[in-house]
Amino acid sequence: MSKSLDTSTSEAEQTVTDVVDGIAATTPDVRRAIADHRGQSNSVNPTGDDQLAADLRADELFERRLLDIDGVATYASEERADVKATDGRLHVAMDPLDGSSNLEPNSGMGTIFGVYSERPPTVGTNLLAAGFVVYGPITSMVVARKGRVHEYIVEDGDKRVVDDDVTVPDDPTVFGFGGGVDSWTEEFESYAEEIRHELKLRYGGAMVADINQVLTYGGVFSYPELESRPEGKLRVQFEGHPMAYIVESAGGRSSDGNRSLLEVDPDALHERTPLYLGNDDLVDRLEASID
Ligand code: AHM
Ligand code: MG
Repeated sequence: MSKSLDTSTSEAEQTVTDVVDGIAATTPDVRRAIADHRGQSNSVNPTGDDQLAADLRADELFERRLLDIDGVATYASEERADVKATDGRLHVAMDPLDGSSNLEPNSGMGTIFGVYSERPPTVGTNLLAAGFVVYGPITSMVVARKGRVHEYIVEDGDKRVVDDDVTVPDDPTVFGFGGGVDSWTEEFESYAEEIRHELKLRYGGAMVADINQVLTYGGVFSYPELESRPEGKLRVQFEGHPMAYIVESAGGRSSDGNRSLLEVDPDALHERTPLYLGNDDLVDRLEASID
């Protein structure tokens, strides 16, 4: 059962460290799952996306590894309807295999995670740490914790620091917007038209890789509200909050169109949100254009 928690305790800090290390340690198995579980699973996740066998395998691998950690009380993921609970104090929410539709063309994919002080569904300000893994030509990991962002290379499940202070570059160069021009609102379309003349398009179909480009080159990533789907596509708890925590910790901004994504307090575990992340002036301009 969940006990009351002083999240500043060294016990909580140790649990966050164990979660980050546990995720790094699981990445070789996830890479194998990407290679060996390429087919459909004939099931859909709670938000209605088709699940690949690799989505289910990655979910199972992380659930097993993370619930084994003493301080982890619950595991929630984009691929399962309910929160899985055990004894502990902190709560992990994940997108085990983000961008899995990139599996067929062998393009980038990743893992997104957040460590919360309260059981999901919960507000993003309850995050204690967040991060993502990119399964690209190499496996890399970005972790935000205590207002600082580190980037690691992960080899054989062990991580080594390559940047101990990741910050969104001041002079942005890239943008990536999901959803397709015909489904955007008029307001977003005019913002996108301006941005298109200022920055270079980099949209890969996996948020992890696209956000990593924003962290590397500066810019803006969005999966906006759509005419037919005002709530957008991506999920608050598993994708929006963790990415917002990372980008804000790196000196950028996040928004759902009106406020920081970290202030979004979902009523339901699998709630979706429009999202806008990147250099602060680009996100400020976006908010002004769609207001
Ligand atoms: P997933 O978690 O089921 O893989 O879906 C999330 C992905 C994001 O990584 C990406 O930004 C978006 O869906 C791409 O959607 P689209 O294929 O509509 O461009
Ligand atoms: Mg995803």
